[in-house]
Amino acid sequence: MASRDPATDHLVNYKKNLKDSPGYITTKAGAPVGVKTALQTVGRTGPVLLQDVNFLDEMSAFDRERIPERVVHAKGAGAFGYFEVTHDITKYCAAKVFESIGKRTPTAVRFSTVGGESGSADTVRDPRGFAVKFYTEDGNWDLVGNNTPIFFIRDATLFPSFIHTQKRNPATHLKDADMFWDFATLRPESTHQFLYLFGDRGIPDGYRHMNGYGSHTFKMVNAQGVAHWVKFHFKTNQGIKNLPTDKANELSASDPDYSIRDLYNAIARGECPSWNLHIQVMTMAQAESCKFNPFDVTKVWPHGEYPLIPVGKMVLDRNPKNYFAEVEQIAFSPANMVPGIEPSPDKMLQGRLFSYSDTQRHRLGANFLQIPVNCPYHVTITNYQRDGPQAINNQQGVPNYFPNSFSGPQECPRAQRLQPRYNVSGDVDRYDSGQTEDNFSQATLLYKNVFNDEEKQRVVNNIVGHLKDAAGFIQERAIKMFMQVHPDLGNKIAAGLAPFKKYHANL
Ligand code: HDD
Repeated sequence: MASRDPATDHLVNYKKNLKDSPGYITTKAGAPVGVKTALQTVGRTGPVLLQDVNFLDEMSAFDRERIPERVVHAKGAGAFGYFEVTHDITKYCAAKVFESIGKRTPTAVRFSTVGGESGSADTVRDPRGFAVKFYTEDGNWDLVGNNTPIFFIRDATLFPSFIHTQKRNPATHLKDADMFWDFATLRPESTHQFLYLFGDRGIPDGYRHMNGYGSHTFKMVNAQGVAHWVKFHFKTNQGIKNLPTDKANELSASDPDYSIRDLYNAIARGECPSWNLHIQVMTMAQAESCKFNPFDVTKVWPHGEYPLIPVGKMVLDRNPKNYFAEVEQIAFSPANMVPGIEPSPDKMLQGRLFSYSDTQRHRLGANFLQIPVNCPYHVTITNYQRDGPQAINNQQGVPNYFPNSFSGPQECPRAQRLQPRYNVSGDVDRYDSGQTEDNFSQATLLYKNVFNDEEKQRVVNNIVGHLKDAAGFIQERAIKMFMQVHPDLGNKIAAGLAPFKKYHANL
């Protein structure tokens, strides 16, 4: 018989490795179950008794098995491991996770696709989520990024609309090229990321062969209270590998769980994937005089001016023991920061600081941070919050109001020092950046200087392959948009679209 991979052999290995007897089936309340294969009925042909509490116990659990899937990033794979500091960055950051060379912090990671449902195929053209939770001694720090250093939009209020255009048309329940390209071409700040998405890196070969990026600019504060702006980069040690479009399409049918399987098997075989963490650093003064807005997530910081500084290594060496408990229920949030790490004024990041815990309260319940995988387990939680559904750690008899005279937990001077005062001013308004910011120059550099001739052609083919299904007037607007990246790109897309022009759909 052909040898099978560790994922396929899970049950065989489970049985082989079982040391104790399997034990008896119990109800949720712990009572042993005598007969599992038959309802309790009056006579051989029924009816069923309401006193068949074993059935009620089983069925009511089944009826509640599904929780809402994530509104984006619904399909994913998780793994666990550690982060180890290899280089000293304490001159930038006082966070405990970076305290000393050799220090290890446990991590949990979830990789994901973005637009599809939890049963969708892994090998679609889509960004990949790259969310990392560091269980630090100062609580959990989450770096909730993607495999792309940039994003499609720069104002969080556009996020729900942007996501709607990637999902299903509300009438037809089908993906809709008009929705997708209409929005994309009305918001030209998305051009840079669209080039990335329709390029080779738009379909990574599984989750091990891609980089991860914190995407936004963050603030690091050192022990003296001095702040710097930073970006985070995880570089894969497996090498970048992408899937050609046709191979990816084929895998969508033959192995829709390709990326989950690949990650699980690699770790089960002991081929533990790893990434080196780097930062880019910008001083406050550099940010003041920067030619571009350093808080604009549609832009990269040029590596020539802001070189990568090595920090450490992340290794994934444990598969989840139970997918639902440890991966479906894991909850990341950019708002989970620790002393020494703060947000920047990036408007996307600021919007995200609200959204994640809000959706998690809906998806997992009010006390989702008490679920073991989300628990900051290096810390004892001491605060003035109590009760709510499933309150497991309810802090016993500790005072539940502050200030108090009865030795309740106190404010932390170190956390205070690491949040130095800063100044902001300006006129309150709603500033739409769609037309006022530079939307094209970095996309032009990517197309002209980074892509070789074959890569350029593949970007054209991939864009045409998708844009061909949009209405004629949207195709025209897209051609104009890509013209502004480079005439060569615009002209090639126009030529590619010529056979598909759908002028009947003009408005
Ligand atoms: Fe988001 C999930 C990454 C913008 C709102 N996002 C989610 C996940 C990742 C990202 C990796 C999956 C986490 C997991 O595995 O559980 N999101 C990003 C990046 C963004 C970004 C890199 C821009 C640079 N996201 C963004 C914005 C908003 C959201 C602007 C809303 C204002 N994202 C969400 C969410 C999700 C989410 C709706 C769905 C499930 C969850 O949070 O827990 O709240």
